[in-house]
Amino acid sequence: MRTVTRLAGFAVGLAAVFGATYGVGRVVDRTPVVEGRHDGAAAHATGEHHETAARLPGGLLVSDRGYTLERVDSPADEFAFRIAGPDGRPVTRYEVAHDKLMHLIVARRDLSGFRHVHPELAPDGTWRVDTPLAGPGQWRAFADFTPTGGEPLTLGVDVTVPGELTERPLPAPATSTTVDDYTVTLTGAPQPGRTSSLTLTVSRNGRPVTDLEPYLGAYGHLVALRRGDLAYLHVHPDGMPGDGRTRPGPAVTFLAEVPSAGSYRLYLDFQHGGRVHTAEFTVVAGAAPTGTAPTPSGPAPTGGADHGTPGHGHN
Ligand SMILES: [Cu+2]
Repeated sequence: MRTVTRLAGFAVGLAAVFGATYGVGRVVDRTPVVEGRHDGAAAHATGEHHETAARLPGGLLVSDRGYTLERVDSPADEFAFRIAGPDGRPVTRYEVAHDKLMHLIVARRDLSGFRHVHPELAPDGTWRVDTPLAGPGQWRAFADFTPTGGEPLTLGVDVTVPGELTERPLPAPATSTTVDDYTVTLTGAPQPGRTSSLTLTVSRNGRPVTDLEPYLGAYGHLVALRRGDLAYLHVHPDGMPGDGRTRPGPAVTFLAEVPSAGSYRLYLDFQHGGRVHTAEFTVVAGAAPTGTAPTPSGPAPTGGADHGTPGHGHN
């Protein structure tokens, strides 16, 4: 019994070690002793270290679970890359997620210059798009995709665009911003380690927008990046067009999970009048509620109600 457990642990350890290069799935295929033993066994075998790795936010790794983001040489006005699979060959089959096979997000390391684009897949597995890198700087490019037969992944790679660099300070936290003719307000604040509801409300020339158009399968698409390392966070819309309860504005609600206290930049893509607009916000997770945020659905938080959270978030 004990031997079996130890063997299983050893095999899982090997799988973890080789996973980055060859893909966990492949290694597990070759070692039937761990077949059917999943993350529970892995967590036991390798303890906290493994668990931490398993919970790593997206976008921090260029290679994960056997898949590697590789840039492909391209003209200056184009951005090209491919995803190498567990067998080392370019992946050519993907699943649709949020209406697309591939989402490419880019932002400078100072969190300026965000763009979200959808490259075209060539038969050889190369993805190409008109370059979204708007000017010089240290950029991070995120490929957000689901390979057929695999799990959803976000891989990230650094890209330098030469030229004169001017680092832009992160804009101060705010609950309202403007983009094009639109004003977008934010209600709710992310809290580390739990799912928080964030509601973005769109108005135009002072009037609530009630005819938002579906974009990527929802009435908005929200990306959150952590200041300091550009961890890419998963944010899910709360409700989809056509589900009988989700209205096309003015409010769009998301469920966000942030892994730590600190500053994050939120980027909301929404479509109206046939165009996609991106509203940006700086938020601080783990900060006490300021009381300045509008709280239409309930009374303002009484002082100290959430007071314990910032203390815990001191990391
Ligand atoms: Cu996309």
